[in-house]
Amino acid sequence: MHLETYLAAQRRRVERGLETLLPPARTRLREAMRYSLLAGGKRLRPILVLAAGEVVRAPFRAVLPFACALEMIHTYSLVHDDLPAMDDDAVRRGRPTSHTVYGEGLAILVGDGLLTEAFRVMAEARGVAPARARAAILAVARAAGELGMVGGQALDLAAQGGAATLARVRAIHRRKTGALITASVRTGAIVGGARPALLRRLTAYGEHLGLAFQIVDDILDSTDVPVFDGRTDRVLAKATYPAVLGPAGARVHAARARDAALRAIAPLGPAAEPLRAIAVHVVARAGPAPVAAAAS
Ligand code: GRG
Repeated sequence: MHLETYLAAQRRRVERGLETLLPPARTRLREAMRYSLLAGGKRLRPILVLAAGEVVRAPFRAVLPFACALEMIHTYSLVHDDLPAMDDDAVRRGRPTSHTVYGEGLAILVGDGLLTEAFRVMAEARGVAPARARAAILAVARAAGELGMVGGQALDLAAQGGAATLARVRAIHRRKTGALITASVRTGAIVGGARPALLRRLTAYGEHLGLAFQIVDDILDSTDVPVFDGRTDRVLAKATYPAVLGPAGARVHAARARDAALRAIAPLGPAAEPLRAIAVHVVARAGPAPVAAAAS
């Protein structure tokens, strides 16, 4: 299987799905929602939904709305994370952030709108047995809400300036980023009716992949430039893996998480090949792990 070809084809299907589910309308809010949602991005989460659906031979048309919903929730989190009250970022996905183009008020509503639309889209999905749809929607709600991503973001806000220990960084990232990635894998599997043992394997894969993804994201983001607290002029502890493990240690942890993800789905056969290739690809983005450290 050629991963780049697979990813490009799945990305196109997701783009078409998003375009259909959120068509243009003559409101500024809709324009702003589409501005952020259709701005590119790797589309990792919806592709994971589709790839997990393939493992259980779920019909594509049943899984696609769930894939698009996961991308809507992810995009909402980015729009809100970029706001001045959070990370205060000016650029996202290579373009000016939502609030810099549309203003803070509308950017808040873009996030609110995308989150809410995601649940409408899942509730309206055709060709999914009601019990499966309900279980998938519940999995997404748990992962996106206070028990997952929103709770993780709150922990991250509270941790700023405190000591960044490995346990704290892991707890933040498991919820802030890992929960939605795990839910993406679970959702595709649940819609396709995965039995409990298979769902457990795919959940473990998602958890390890989420950890690997976050470590790699931290590595790619790390600049080694100290960040100062403007009021006290103290260096702010950053809740990132390279900050607590060093760049080499972070690479080793990412490689271990990838291997654990691959072990979790080792018995699954050729239908799981895209999931395997994605795990390898996610970690390869960080560059090779140091050989001596990897052996320890
Ligand atoms: C504001 C409720 C709320 C939550 C925010 C996920 C998150 C929580 C904030 C995003 C901040 C951030 C950059 C986290 C690092 C990991 C991450 C989610 C990176 C962006 O995801 P990618 O790389 O982005 O999949 P694309 O643009 O490719 O979709």
